[in-house]
Amino acid sequence: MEHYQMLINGQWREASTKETLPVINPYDKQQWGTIPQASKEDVEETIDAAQTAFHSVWKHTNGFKRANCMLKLADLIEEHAEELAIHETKDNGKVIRETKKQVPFTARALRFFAGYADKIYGETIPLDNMNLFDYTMREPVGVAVLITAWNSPMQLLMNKLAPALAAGNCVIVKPSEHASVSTLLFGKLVEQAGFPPGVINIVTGNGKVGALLTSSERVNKISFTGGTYSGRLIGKSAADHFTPLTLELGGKSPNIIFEDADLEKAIPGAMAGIFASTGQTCIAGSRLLVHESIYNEVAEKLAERVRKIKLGNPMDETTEMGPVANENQYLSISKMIEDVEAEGAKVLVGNEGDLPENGYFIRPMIVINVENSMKIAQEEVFGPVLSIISFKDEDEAVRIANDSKYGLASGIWTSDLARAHRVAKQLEAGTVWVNTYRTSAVQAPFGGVKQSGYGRERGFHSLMDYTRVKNVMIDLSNETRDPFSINV
Ligand code: TXE
Repeated sequence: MEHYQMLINGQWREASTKETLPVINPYDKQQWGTIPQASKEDVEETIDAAQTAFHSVWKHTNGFKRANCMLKLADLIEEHAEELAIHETKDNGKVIRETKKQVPFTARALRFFAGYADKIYGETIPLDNMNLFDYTMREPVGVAVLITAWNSPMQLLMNKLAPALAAGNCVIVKPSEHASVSTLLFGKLVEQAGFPPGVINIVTGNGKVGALLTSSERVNKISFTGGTYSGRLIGKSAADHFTPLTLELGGKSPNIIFEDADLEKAIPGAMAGIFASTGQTCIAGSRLLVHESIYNEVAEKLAERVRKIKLGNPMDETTEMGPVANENQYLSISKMIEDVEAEGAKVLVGNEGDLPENGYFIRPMIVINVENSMKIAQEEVFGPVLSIISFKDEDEAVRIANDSKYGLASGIWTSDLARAHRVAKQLEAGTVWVNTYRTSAVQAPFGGVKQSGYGRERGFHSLMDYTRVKNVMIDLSNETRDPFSINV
């Protein structure tokens, strides 16, 4: 049994109440560790520490020095990548062939944003009145609370942490109670990278800990990745103090295959969209929209490949799909698919075949004859369940794609360049992939519209979300002004 502690003000600590939560491997359902369940006092103390570190040290640390700490941290992540990946897989069941790639990718994000740390500056702005000199400054917001989900803990963390640090903020990280271990191990590297105490803090525990953090008046920015339900609660509590918020929530993303698509590429693309990571990704291309002329062909080709998916131990490099991440996930997905045929859809693959014995395994499922109005096409399953919907023409494809309360990602498969641009322009989504899907880049902004959230992660845009603009206006003249009239 391994016990982990929290990082508060540079010190490794138990919860003040000594309360803990279990760490469970979803592959064998065995508990292998514990993490602290932070108390209200712990949360308050962490906010104190982060505020003090910000005002006494970090806001006086220049961008070059901040970048050096970030670069050192990136080196350390690469040195410890295997250990981090193994622990993440043991914690959330994500296949090792993915965690081993995701962890080094977080080092890339740190390096990308470290490059910005000493290049954040304002503008001088020419005004109508040429006796006025006007300029802006971009300042850090202060203390940012970064709340992450369990599906990709290290990657979700770095989407937030790297721009927050580069912009000069102190942070309080709250990983999901279902997968905190890789984040806590990462905390050990923070110390070695030379960050002053209190600049990066990690508190663990359930949603109550998250709620204490997000309702605090002394928090200056919140960035949250998780479910739409929790996102809505956070939005409401942030509104009490007008705390700026970035929300990266769920999705029901359309992946559209036109009749002129290269199916050699589109079939693996559709697979990656929904079966990678056991379907537990916010960007899952869970609605596959297929032109009616190739509907049966696409469904059959997908079915053939899906029947061969290798389910098993996520620690085995050859495994393609591991278990879902925890018991809640298992129960919620199972409930969503139990009456999947009730509205007239048909399960093409997913009801037969053996499953590995112990873990939280769900069979990959393809559902055909789906109408977009059906529950299975409207609600996020967050599991390996693909709904295939038929369309007649481009207009109908766009209409169906946009007929969703979500708007996170989308995909277009076509060999017609004009159509690709035309459809990309019309899709209501934060990301449009063309002839690819689930492809990541630290430079490209990522985020949602509608109930998928707001604000952007990655890229220059996310850096801006961790700064605020101050305008400074100076009167260069010797004139006195009329106090009872507007001065322009
Ligand atoms: O997420 P939660 P859960 C979706 C997916 C999944 C569902 C529930 O559909 O089935 O959400 O998953 C913290 N104030 N996504 O319950 O509750 C919590 O402790 C502040 C999509 O695991 O949203 C954790 O750290 N914080 C998603 C984090 O929020 C609160 C990835 C996420 O937990 C809080 C995961 C509160 N009131 C699930 N309540 C994606 N966008 O990729 C909880 N938390």
